[in-house]
Amino acid sequence: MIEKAVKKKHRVSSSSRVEMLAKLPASRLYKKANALRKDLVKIAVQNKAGHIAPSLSCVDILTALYYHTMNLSCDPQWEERDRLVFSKAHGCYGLYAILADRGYIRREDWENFYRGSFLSGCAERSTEHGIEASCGALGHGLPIAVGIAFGAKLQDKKYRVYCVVGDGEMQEGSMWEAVQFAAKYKLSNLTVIIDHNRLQAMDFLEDVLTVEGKRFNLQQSINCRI
Ligand SMILES: Cc1ncc(C[n+]2csc(CCOP(=O)(O)OP(=O)(O)O)c2C)c(N)n1
Ligand SMILES: [Mg+2]
Repeated sequence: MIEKAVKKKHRVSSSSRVEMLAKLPASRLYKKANALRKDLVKIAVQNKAGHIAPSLSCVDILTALYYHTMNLSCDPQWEERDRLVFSKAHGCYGLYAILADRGYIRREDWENFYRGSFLSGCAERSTEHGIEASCGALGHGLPIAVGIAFGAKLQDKKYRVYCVVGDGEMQEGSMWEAVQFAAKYKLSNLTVIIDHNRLQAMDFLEDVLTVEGKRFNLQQSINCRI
């Protein structure tokens, strides 16, 4: 049984009170991630959906973001929320399980995903349900996240932008253009997390096109921490 999110009042400014989603201590994230994995496998198998492995490989990352790191309120469209752009959108079942658990989507819609509910095989933009961007064609999410982060910086907004990408997805040219742009404009409000599961579609990355050698070069050329 997935633990219900605990909600608490949080003073954001002197004039407004926002109902924030509570965070879990790091020691409880492991148990939470396990419960989410069980939930997603049960529902994905029941609904005869594929892409279970890419969904499982990023549950720990998403659990840390949604229950520990990101500032989120009960209102998924709260202006000051941290944004997650889920670029490897084919692996979105863990995201759905979390959005249902956090109360952004109805449990019923999650249970019926892939067979009639508005939730499809790849996450599609629906800010009222906490989904910031439509992705699925690899190479799109990071450019979108960079745009959001750039806009936030121009407007002096305080929220952060997180982007979860696949390691195979990093082969896309658009990802590298986005990285260069982020470095040029010093987007310190952007965190990119690569789900380094060493797999892409039907093979291992190292047997297709590895990005391993690029890690050091990237660090040197754009002066970022990897
Ligand atoms: C532009 C584009 N090319 C190909 C695909 C087909 N495709 C879907 S998932 C996938 C593998 C992605 O690998 P990775 O980014 O490592 O994600 P993982 O499945 O390992 O989580 C591919 C090639 C796609 N969705 N978009
Ligand atoms: Mg991969």
